[in-house]
Amino acid sequence: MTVKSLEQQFQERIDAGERIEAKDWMPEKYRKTHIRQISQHAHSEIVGMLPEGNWITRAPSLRRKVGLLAKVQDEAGHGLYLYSAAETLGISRDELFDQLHTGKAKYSSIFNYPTLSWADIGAIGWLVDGAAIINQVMLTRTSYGPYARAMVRICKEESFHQRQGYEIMLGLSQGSPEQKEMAQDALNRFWWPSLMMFGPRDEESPNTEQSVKWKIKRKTNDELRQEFVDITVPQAEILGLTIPDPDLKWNEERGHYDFGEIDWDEFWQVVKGNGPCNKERLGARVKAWDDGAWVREAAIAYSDRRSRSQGDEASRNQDVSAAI
Ligand code: FAQ
Repeated sequence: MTVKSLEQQFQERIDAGERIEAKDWMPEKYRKTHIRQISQHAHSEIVGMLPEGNWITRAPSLRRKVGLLAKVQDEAGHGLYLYSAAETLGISRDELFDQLHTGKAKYSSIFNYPTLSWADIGAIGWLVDGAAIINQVMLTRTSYGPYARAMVRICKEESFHQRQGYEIMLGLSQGSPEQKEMAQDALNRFWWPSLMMFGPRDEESPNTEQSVKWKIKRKTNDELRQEFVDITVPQAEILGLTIPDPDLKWNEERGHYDFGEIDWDEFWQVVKGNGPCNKERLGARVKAWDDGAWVREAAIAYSDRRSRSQGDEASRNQDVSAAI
């Protein structure tokens, strides 16, 4: 069968809504696009632990500390499911980490902003997890089976994360004037970077057209961004907080909120490594990798010893059966 007819059959399977599994034939570009997207997603979960980890020791109560600890651990779990999903496409975990540590692989721009106050933990849960859910609910129906299945559990956990963040914001916005101001300040700083999480505008997005065709993406960056704005504005109203966008306005005709222009120059600067915390974030991941070298070496030495002693036992058993 020619590659062309294989590609045609593949597209027919996608169009019919079939899931693609790891051992199925797939175009090389489909495989590469998935490795890129799944691994960037995994890196985002792992790097995303850092801004929140910054507040674990300073959470204002035991209840808040327990909630935050559980959330950060969940993000580590999400990273691991996603690395495993990427590995089904024939790339090793070591290669994936190497791409992150050498700056070849991207991760979400949002995690390159600092967490300056406790309210930022509320804003991250509310806005960042809120944005992540909108994108990821779509991904539970993505065409690649291992990715879609990983997203189901991730979405359930992200939904808890979003609620714990919103509850922090609710507490602060109903608290003292200083607490409300802290919540407003966090919203001011995290609003625009949260909108940037959805990626460039559709006309500037080189990957969207093909990804929609292959049902990797079922909605475009702009469609998801609009969904996020429409869901989040009423939530800000309940909090009594003001979204920092003078152009934000309900558009009766469209049935959606209109909103102002994103600073795309800032977005690309952050994506290219020049955001406020890019160097610190990557530095922390590289240090964690280097500091963990002895654990990996010990695990490999243990596994070698175990397989050697199992080998010895197997040959002893062979000798015994030969003797019988
Ligand atoms: N940051 O053509 P497109 C979370 C890159 S998880 C950095 O539109 P695509 C959980 C893009 O990679 C958050 N780079 O690309 C959590 C591409 O570069 P490349 C992560 C970005 O793939 C919460 C180029 O720009 N979620 O938050 C960004 O079709 C709290 C052109 O863009 C996912 O990764 C960006 N924001 O659409 C954890 C979801 N946007 O590779 C801890 C899965 C775009 O061609 C605490 N990913 N770029 O050189 C996706 O859905 C897609 O990959 C998009 C981008 C929508 C992110």
